Amino acid sequence: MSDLARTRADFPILHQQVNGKPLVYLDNGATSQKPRAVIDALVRYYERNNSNVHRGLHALSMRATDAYEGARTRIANFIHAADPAEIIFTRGTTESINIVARSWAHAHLKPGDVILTTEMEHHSSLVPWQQAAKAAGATLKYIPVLGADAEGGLDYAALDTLLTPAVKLLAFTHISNTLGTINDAAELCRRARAVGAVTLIDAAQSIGHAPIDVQSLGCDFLVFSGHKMCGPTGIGVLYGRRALLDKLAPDETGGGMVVTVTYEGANWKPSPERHEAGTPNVADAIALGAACDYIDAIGREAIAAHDHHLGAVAMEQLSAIPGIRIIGPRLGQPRAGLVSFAFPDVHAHDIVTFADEDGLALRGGHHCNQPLMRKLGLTSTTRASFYFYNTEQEIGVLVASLRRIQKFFAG
Ligand code: C6P
Repeated sequence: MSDLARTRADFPILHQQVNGKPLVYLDNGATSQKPRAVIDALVRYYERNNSNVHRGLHALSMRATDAYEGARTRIANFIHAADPAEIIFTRGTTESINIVARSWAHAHLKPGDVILTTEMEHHSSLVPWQQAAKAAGATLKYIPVLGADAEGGLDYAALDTLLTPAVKLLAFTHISNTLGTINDAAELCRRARAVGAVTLIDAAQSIGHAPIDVQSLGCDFLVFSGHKMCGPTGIGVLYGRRALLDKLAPDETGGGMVVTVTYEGANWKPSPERHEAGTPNVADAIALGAACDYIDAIGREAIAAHDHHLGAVAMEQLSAIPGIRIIGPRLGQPRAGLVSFAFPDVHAHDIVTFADEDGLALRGGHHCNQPLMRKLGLTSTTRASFYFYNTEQEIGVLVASLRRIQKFFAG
């Protein structure tokens, strides 16, 4: 058995037929599949250790607390955070961004301040900043996405005029879920720091696809979802520098995060408890720790190389289909393992529905990037997004399916 076949054998879901054809799962940008090790971690927790954490003195509660805090340490290590207290468990990227947009922005923004983001943000990293800017009387500005030859790259030259001392926060996606652009996160953080701005990286599409080191990136906040890195849904992370998190007002209040409560008021524990009111998502946090182990056993450098290789093969083969428009960076430019494309006469929803007949799982639509789509003169694209368990053979299935669909619609 090849290494890839062995890896695929770890994913029970991949071994099934859809519409009478072998499943070809190319919707990893939306969510990744789960290896047996992660599923087992969930089952083991519920069968042997299930209990509430931080509250009980009995054996099960202590075991559950150790496993939950162990997962926090594992995740801190996964992104090279200096301290496990810098890891706040949330429901996912969206909730993590909303916490910063409400708590941090509320405390730090005033009229005339600027939040800077990019034109390629997912709605989850766009709408919360619109709301925060409105609430504070601040302005939201965008780093443009380049068109023409450099399609899909950020206009770094525009930073010279955009990054002024009025910018209090620079929030940007590490990898665009629609274009596949890989942004130079370390450079963006460095430039922001030079004007005293706080930085937030949306790592939803990069976590589990490449090594992430928050200290060398030099970011203040970094957010991600567990479900895109082989972990369960309903669990994600807000990483923040300890000095920021310990001062940040809690977004939610309740049990577990308080030191003293009287009828008149309460005061808060330091991070992480301060930001985790109520019973946390213990099982999914533990399984996310198992996902870190699984991914690191494969190796994130190897995963990135495999993703990029499949992305390049797909770009090359899809480019040969007449009439196709592929958006995002050209072949040879920094590009993640995903390809978004459009045909002039076939709607993306039709492509996804027809491709499903061939066992393919693709995503079609605006990918929560409506303003970017409008800028590109599109309403939707079809997206194939790869992960370490995908094969070149599966790209062959995609290309054959697209040719069949094109022929059908050509009449
Ligand atoms: N993108 C996609 O198919 P949540 O839903 O909270 O786990 O992640 C939101 C999110 C934030 N930022 C980026 C860059 C993302 O790609 C996503 C999720 C999925 O592209 C679902 S829309």
